[in-house]
Parts: sequence; structure tokens; C-alpha cells
Amino acid sequence: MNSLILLCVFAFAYAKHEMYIGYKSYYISPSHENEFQALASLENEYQIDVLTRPIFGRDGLVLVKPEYQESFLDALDKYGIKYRIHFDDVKAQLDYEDAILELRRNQTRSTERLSYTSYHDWPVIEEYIDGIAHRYPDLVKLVNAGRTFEGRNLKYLKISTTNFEDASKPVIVIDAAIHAREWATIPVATWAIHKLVEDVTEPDLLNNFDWIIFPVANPDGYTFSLNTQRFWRKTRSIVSPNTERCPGVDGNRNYDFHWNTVGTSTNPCAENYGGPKAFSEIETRIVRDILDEHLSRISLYLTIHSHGSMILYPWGHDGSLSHNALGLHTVGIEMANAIHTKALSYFPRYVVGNAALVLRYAASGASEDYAHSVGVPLSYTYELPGGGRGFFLDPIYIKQVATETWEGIVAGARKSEILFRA
Ligand code: 0X9
Ligand code: ZN
Repeated sequence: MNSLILLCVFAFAYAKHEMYIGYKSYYISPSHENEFQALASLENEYQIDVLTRPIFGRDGLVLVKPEYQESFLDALDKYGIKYRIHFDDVKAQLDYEDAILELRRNQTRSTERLSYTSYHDWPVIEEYIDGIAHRYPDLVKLVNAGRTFEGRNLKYLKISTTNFEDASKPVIVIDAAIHAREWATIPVATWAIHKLVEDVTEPDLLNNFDWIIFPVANPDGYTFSLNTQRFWRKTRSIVSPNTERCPGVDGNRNYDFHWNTVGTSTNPCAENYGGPKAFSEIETRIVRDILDEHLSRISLYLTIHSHGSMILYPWGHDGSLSHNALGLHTVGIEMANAIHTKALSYFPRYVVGNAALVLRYAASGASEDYAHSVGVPLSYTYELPGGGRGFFLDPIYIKQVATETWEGIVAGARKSEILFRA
């Protein structure tokens, strides 16, 4: 009987990542402009999923389907793009990661209401969000902003000592996990909530600002990535009958800023599908509406992604600099420096810069560009640190990344207030 149960458990575990059988991942290191350009065209031709964009002096990470292993590597050779294997058997690595997660879940007891020792599924995070609003009614308001395609509630928190009624306070907006597979972004957002509500060590952050935190902007995608398809990036909506086979839209290509022009795809099966129209997704409409409602008071917008240790600012669709480029760069550096004061010495240092120039890859329809285009003076994409294993930040680093990133948020908020009042 016992061995039957074990067999079932193993069969289930084995089946979980079955679709990745034969997949391999590679570090790639393009070094010249023409190599970066060639890579962009190879992505489409060989259906490469770029898990981390390579930047100057730092390897990228790509996931390659079984049918393109040889031809893709041949093409890299042809263009002289250096590469080396990351995971020879992606499925086996995903099974291993599941085992680590399970171990961490069972091993640790946390005194915090939400532990930072493993990744939680959406119901656990939802319960935490609900609980915070329930326990701190004078400080926190839960907004139920709508339902996802699969029927999950899209919830964000408004945190304010003055019920958002003091129009002289700047507002800070943070969202996380619009990209489903970027799991580590969620604890960063919930840690910010924790530090503003449950463990206030920087009271000025609470008293001088109003906060809007949307910790899981894409719960459908996140759930699908946790349970079914690890590298799922998009939402889960079926936007028209011909997208049934390939559901989902890349939320960070769906904003109405040069929508559908560059670094995006019209193919619903592509990871960077921008959707049938701008703001086709409720997940992005919610952020649009938050920005719209509080625009005159928003001093800082942060969209949390992972990974790559970068702080990126507009304009990411063409690499040009905005009227506020100096402010964006200065505050970006302040945030990175603040993170570095708490970062581990063996984590890579943050790179700060224009999104398209740093990534050598232009992409339109992204939220940080959109927010800036409608008037948010300081708008950034954070790409959090990875954990050496590529996409998977080992749970032992979750708290580290959450706490060091909080330092960046604190520094950004304080700087944004000075500029807001100037
Ligand atoms: O491509 C993205 O959406 C972001 N990188 S990720 O690996 N998290 O997918 C970068 C967005 C950069 N910003 C703009 N292009 N505006
Ligand atoms: Zn992302």
C-alpha cells in the first residue's frame, strides 16, 4: 500500500513538469551590437523564451525547446554569440526545485503571519491581504478591483494614516507579479506591506505618504506557473476564439504606450503577445485606473519584476530620454545604493539606466513607460536579483531580497517626496 502511495506521488511529481522534457536552458553572452540584434531575430525564429535578457557584461538566460536545440546552437555559432549550458535537463531541475520548496515548507516555522521561507500560493497571499485589512481597519483599505478571467479576485491595498484624504501627501504605487513566473516579486510587495503596517520602523514612510500596493497583479498566471507550467509569463485570458489554443497576454506589453510596435508579438502563442488591443486585460486596466485616479499625487511608481538586478526607467520603447531623465537616473541610483547597503556581497550589483539601453532590447506597451507617459514623474521597473539557479530564487534568499529591496523603496519614496514638494 505504502509503495503504491509513493508511486502515485512520484507519478504526480513526474507528470507535473512533463511538458519540459527535452528542454534545455543556456547562458548566452552576446558582446557586440550586431550580436544583440541577431539574438532578437533568433528569438522568433526558434521560439526562444528569454528568461533573463543579457546585458553588457552579464549573461542572459534562454529556454530552448527540444526541436530547436541543434538549429538554435548552430545559429548562435553562426553569429558568434557565446553560450554555455545552464540546465541540460530542465524538467529534472524543476523537479529538484519542487523538492527544495517542499522541504523549506515543512522545515520552517515562522512567527510572522506570512512566512518568507518559501513561496505561497494565491489563497495564502489573499488571506494575508484580507487579514491585514481586517486587523488594521484605520490604516488599510482593501480594494476588490475586479475578477480575473479565471474568476480570482484582483485585490490591492490602500495604506494611509489619513484615509487618502490629505491631498498634500504624495502617493506611491507598487505592483508585482504581472509576469506570472516571477515569483520572488510577491514577497517583496508583501514585505513592503509588512513594513508599513505590521512592523513600522520608518514612521515617516507611513505618515508622509499614501501607498497603493498590488502584490499579485496576475493571480491566474501565478497559479498556473506554480502548479502547472513553471515558465508561464502571461495572464490566462482567452481573448477571442482563435486564442483558445494559446491563452494569455503579456501584461507588460498590454499598456497603451506605443502599444504593439516593438519587442512585442501579434502571435497569441508568443510569450510577449501584446493582446488584441491595449488594455485588453483587467490586470492592466486596474493599474491604469489607479494611476488615473491618483495621478496628480503619485510621486513614484514601481513595477516589480525579476530577475537581473536592474532598475530601469523610460523610455523603454526606443531608448530615448524623457524630460525627467536626470531625476529618473539620480533617484534610480539612490535606490540601487540603498539596496546595496543591505545586499549580500555575492549578489550582483544593480545596474541603473534606460530600459532599452540597458537591456539592448526595446519593448513597447510596458507599464513603467505608460505611467511616465501619463505624468508619473518617477517610474521604474525593478528587476530583482536572481539566485544563481536562473529563474528560481532559492527560498533561503526570499527574506534577503525582500528586506534589501525595501531599502530601495524607502530611498525612492523619500527622494520622490523632495521632488514632489519642489
Ligand atoms: O520585458 C519586460 O517586460 C521586462 N523584463 S522581464 O524579464 N521582467 O520580462 C523589462 C521591461 C523594461 N521596460 C520597458 N521596456 N519599458
Ligand atoms: Zn517581468
